[in-house]
Amino acid sequence: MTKISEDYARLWKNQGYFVLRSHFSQEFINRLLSICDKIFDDYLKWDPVLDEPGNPDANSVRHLLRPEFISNNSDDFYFIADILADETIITILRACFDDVPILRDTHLWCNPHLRADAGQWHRGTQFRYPEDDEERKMLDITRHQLARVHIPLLKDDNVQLIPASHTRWDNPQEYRVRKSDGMQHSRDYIDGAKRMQLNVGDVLVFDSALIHRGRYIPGKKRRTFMPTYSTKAILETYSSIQPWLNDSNYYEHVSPKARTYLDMTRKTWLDFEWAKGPSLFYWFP
Ligand SMILES: O=C(O)CCC(=O)C(=O)O
Repeated sequence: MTKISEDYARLWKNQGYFVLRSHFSQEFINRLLSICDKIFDDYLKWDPVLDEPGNPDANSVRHLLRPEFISNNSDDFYFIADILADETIITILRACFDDVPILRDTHLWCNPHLRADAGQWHRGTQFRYPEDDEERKMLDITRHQLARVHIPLLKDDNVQLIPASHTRWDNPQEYRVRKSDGMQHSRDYIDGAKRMQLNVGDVLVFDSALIHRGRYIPGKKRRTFMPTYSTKAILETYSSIQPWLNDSNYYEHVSPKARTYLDMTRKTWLDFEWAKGPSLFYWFP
């Protein structure tokens, strides 16, 4: 393990997040922005999951690489494939997980057109495991193994995190905000919250088990590309089905390096029988 990977892995274990500053060039991000703008416009015209026009107040679009959004035989697809297999990011994640990072899926975080939302504090675990006892148990099992990788395509200060909260259960204030009274306080203040200030080119990596939230401001353009990676051990417990990965040629034309990595993740995904079924949609991790 390189010294740099070791340093990031330490931050990951202790704080649950880190930022790679100026990792991508402005030119590179401009290209990703124009691809994601097009995907978002297409989504607004037609949401392939619900089979109706997209919701103008959506704050995210999931599975950007689905065939309805992008051809797997296009320069834009090859360009994104290289980002998903970015050597530095994958090497660091490997050190963080102490295991091979598997690409789970991709998201685009965006601004709603009209509906403002301060954002609900949550942990990734709470949607799948709503009962406290089970969530607590799963927090112990899954922490350190699921990374949200935020790549802002425009300056972004919408994410807030409670550093190190992945290492422990909630304190009374956090629990009140995150879960009590049917989550009616979930947009309240929490002590110690850190607002992430991200510039174009930066990459924020955080553990989905951290207490965190996003903020949604109508009319202020937001585009943040987010691949999610996890270990194989927890792949089955969270994700949605991606039937297009059944196509053994799905990554056929991407660069050889990206192909080796992405095809490995595709095959790992298909180790699970359920992954071959019809497409489902969960907005959550
Ligand atoms: O960036 C956001 O708006 C929300 C982020 C979030 O909840 C996540 O990445 O899990």
